[in-house]
Amino acid sequence: MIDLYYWTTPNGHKITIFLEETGTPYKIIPINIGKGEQFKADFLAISPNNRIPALVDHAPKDGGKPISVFESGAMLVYLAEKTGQFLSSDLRKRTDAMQWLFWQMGGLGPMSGQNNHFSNYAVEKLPYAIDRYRNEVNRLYGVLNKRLADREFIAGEYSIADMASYPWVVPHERQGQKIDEFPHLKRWLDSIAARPAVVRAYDLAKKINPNQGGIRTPEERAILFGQTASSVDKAAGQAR
Ligand SMILES: N[C@@H](CCC(=O)N[C@@H](CS)C(=O)NCC(=O)O)C(=O)O
Repeated sequence: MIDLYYWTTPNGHKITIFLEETGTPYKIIPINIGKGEQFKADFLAISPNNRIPALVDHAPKDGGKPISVFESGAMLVYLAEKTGQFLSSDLRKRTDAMQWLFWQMGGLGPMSGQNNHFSNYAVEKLPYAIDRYRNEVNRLYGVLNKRLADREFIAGEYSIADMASYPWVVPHERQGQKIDEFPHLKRWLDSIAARPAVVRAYDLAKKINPNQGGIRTPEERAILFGQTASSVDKAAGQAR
């Protein structure tokens, strides 16, 4: 049984997609990041970066004590290795999937996050920051669109590289992008959206957090934005 520490965001969806695709038994432990639950001591013990998602595997492959993993990319690799699914053991195919997984983790995810922040959340509308990140996401969508021009999925076969990128392309409108300008990306997006496991993963998110649609209240903003080392220490002290 996997304990999944989860909230209903793109990085969270990556893992529920994987678990649903493989039928791996899991228990959701909701971490409402708008309420500051990411600062609780038992969560920080497994996710010291105070970010979801994270997991604890109570039955690791080596038969030893439970293993905890944070960072969605590391979690996808861990789960792929545990189940033997969605990451080829062939050297070339594996390397291909891994480079695109890291591309998502280092590029598409962080840039989309900043784009969302400056376009949708920042009170002060800074044209330079808005343009910089919207353009960068546009460039990255273009890279993925080209990659998908001559193959069905990012690394040929459906893999953890697709599961990592998909949740960051779903909100293309919020990202200020016109999906019709990226026809191969659109085809890929539609085909993944139709997968029953993906439908289940997103339905689950709606059940856990019916108030989808981002950060709304001043309390949520205060918790999530402008975190520093000392504000995190203070929040962790209060959440104990
Ligand atoms: N690189 C991390 C990013 C995780 C991340 O940014 N999680 C956000 C939600 S999508 C979070 O937990 N935010 C809580 C906070 O900012 O305190 C991963 O891929 O797991």
